[in-house]
Amino acid sequence: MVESSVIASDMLFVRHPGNPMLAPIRWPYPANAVMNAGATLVDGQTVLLCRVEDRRGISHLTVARSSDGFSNWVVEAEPLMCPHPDHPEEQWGVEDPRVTRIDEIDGWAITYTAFAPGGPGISLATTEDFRTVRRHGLVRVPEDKNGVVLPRRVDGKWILFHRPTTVMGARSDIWLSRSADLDSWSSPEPVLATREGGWWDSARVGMGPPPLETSEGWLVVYHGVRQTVAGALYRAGLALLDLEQPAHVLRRSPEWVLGAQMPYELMGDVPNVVFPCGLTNPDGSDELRLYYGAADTCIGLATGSLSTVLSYLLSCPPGSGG
Ligand code: BMA
Repeated sequence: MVESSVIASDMLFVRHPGNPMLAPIRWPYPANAVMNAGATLVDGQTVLLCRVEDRRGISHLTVARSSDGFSNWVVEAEPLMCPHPDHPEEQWGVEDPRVTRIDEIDGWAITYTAFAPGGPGISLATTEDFRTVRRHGLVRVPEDKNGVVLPRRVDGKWILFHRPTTVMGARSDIWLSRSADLDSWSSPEPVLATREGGWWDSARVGMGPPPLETSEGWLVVYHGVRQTVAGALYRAGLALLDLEQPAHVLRRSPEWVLGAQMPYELMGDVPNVVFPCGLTNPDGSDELRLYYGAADTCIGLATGSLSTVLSYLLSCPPGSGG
């Protein structure tokens, strides 16, 4: 029982009745899994950049579009990004994209995990139309994951959140790096750490979708992992970061807000996984649409109210709490 929260954390996001939104069985070409999708709005349409794992185990990224964000998905017949022969860091696949709309470049940044024998690192690409991409290459060397860029500069610099595996693999926390040009990045600063012991986010944490700018701060959805004898449990929690000092955590939800419950989240290639990578907030609306990978097999949608989520976070204890 968490006394400080006036709003129940498990009521903030409601699963769409049409879930799973996208699944390998409805894919236009053979796929083992469709999961962990970045999301954005393009001229009112929802664009998901989906991680598709083929039947070798190698992932690529494919675009799916929908006018209302939950039905009549049209999936491109060809991937947008496959592992590229000129990029050996992508040899074993491109995974877990996050998509950030950046008005300053009149386009989008795509950050993704580039997986190769050297381990997983973070690569960045940009696009103006989701039909062609320009690769900027590796921006954080292995072992690093869960890269995501803020939609605007802070204090003249771009901000990349990421999750390096540090201190001989002992810690997996969220850090940030800064850049003047999206290509060269400063050394990392700590942002949000795992909580110890029995906490739901004690083993690893990683940034989910691009944080959303709100009047109260950057709204963060992150994933937290707890290790159990039966395997890892991946769930989603919330935080608020200071708008001008994004390494400063203003609030953090003690409880997770979305965890595996439904059959498509409990069963699949990796059971008990909810892994959000996409968040949209249609212009002028209070609606949050959270797209998440379920059990490393399909994609789910959960919706919430921005004002309620912010009220909930403001009722959480200040700081990055444990
Ligand atoms: C993480 C990433 C995700 C995956 C999750 C659960 O480390 O590899 O792609 O969804 O594990 O298996």
